[in-house]
Amino acid sequence: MKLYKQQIREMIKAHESLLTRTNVPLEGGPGWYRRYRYPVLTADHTPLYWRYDLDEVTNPLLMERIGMNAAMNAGAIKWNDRYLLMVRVEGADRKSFFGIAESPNGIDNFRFWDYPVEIPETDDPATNMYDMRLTAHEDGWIYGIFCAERYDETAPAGDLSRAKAAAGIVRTKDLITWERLPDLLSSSQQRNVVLHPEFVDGRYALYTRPQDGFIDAGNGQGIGWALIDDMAQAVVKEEKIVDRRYYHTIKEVKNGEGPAPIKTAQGWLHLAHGVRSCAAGLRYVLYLYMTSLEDPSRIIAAPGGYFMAPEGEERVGDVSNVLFSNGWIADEDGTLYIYYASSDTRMHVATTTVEQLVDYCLHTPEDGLTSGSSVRTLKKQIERNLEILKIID
Ligand code: M1P
Repeated sequence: MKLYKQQIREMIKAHESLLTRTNVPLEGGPGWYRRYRYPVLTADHTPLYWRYDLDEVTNPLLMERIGMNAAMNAGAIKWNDRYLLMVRVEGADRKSFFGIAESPNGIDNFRFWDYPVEIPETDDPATNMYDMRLTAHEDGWIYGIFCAERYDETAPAGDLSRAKAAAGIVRTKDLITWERLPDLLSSSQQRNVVLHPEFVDGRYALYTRPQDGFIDAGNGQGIGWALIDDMAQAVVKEEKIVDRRYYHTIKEVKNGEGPAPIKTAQGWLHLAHGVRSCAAGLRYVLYLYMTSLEDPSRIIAAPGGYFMAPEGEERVGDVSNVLFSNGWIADEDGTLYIYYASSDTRMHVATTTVEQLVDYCLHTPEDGLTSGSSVRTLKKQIERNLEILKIID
């Protein structure tokens, strides 16, 4: 027993050193954000008491009993001065669930709360739940909208992989007790649904992502927008496209809203993911855009290309070549913490400021959609710069 206890103490010590490791900002990059050396959360950050049976009688070999596979795609919110992530934890059994992890500074020392979040079920329990976006709405509730995935009963016999995606909805006032509302009713499948933080013409507003199939957007033309009368009976009656997909761009195959947009003096600032296809499979990158304060469904800035793409170890994981973000936190001083997952495996942070991102959005050239246009845009910048460099010389 003494040896067993000692083994546990050593495991705790090693785990603590992982949890309390100081994160280090990395030099370099395009100046739009700062990456950090270490992921903020991995499967190894989940508590030992989630994974191990710590009883010598029932687990004499002190092996993991419940394996954790990934910590990814986290929603985010500042709460009681702490940085909270609503993490998609994926078990070794492939089921995702939500765990809240909090940090005092937003860049390291993230620690999971003791218990995972218990999401109340509807009459039709989801097989899998993931990718929650948190929105502190002006109605006083904090809403969480997530993907509720179920088997598609219309699949041909023997096809056990055909699923359907719907938007599950919960709300809370304390992040502890969650009220489940009916899933969003929509004529198409929906994933990456996000609640806008303010009423629009007295109604709730959702960013949607209509899709024909579970994976394929099909005729779903991009990030959509729907006004909703009642979140307790949310129905998409009319849907228009806010941010369209285009051929030969970073969002050719699919795109999806990231976290709820941030209000700035110049407009609503949005973070989204874009997906393109290549010989190596799908490539997911992050991009930004802005919409009007008067009409949050009208784009006012659409910087071309990606804002962040997978780099280094971010490229590799369960689903390689993926960056995905559904959480960011803007501090009152304008510092912005972007929480992003790499390759469906681990969570990272990048820091920047709202001012930098607005500047990025308003001054990065749009995608001209052809190589010729890209060259013309580049040429203009070169010409201007060569004149400036003459003066500097
Ligand atoms: O595997 C990459 C991502 O694929 C899906 O995103 P989307 O619906 O935009 O293609 C989601 O399953 C997401 O969780 C995952 O990270």
